[in-house]
Amino acid sequence: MEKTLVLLKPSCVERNLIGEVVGRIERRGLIICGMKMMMLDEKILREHYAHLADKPFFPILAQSMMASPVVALCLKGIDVVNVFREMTGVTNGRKAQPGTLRGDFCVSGSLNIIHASDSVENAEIEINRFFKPEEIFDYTPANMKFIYEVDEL
Ligand code: FUP
Repeated sequence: MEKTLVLLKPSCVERNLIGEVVGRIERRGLIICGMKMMMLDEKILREHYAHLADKPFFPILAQSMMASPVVALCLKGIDVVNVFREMTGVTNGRKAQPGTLRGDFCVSGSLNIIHASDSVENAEIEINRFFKPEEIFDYTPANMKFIYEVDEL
């Protein structure tokens, strides 16, 4: 089943929103198969945000990502990359639709509480960047038959 990488950024952790976000993930029926708190450093941020490393806002972005620990999550589900990107909302919190995590919990273009992988290919790279193989638990929850119909699995 597909997996995605989620980071609850310092703007989520410091604002006591971990439970809100994790609660929505659980209530939606997405499966948490990895979860840990960690401090990021410049090295991992230069890799993770390589597509933004030459932007003028990169130093501010990197500082904000190192302001406190983050919570890294690996989620599992059918089409979970897209399902969770839709739940996350667009990058700028002021433009994100109400009902999305960014649209409900932030109003900043950069302190936007969440990172979510944007493709299946990047999800695999990012999961390997933030988790060791033994930190991913590929279990099947007991309530699985009430989350997906048999012909979806
Ligand atoms: P997203 O996939 O929505 O997280 O967006 P990006 O990968 O394009 O951007 C990563 C992070 O860079 C955003 F979460 C916030 C920050 N950013 C800015 O601060 N200013 C910008 O103009 C664009 C992105």
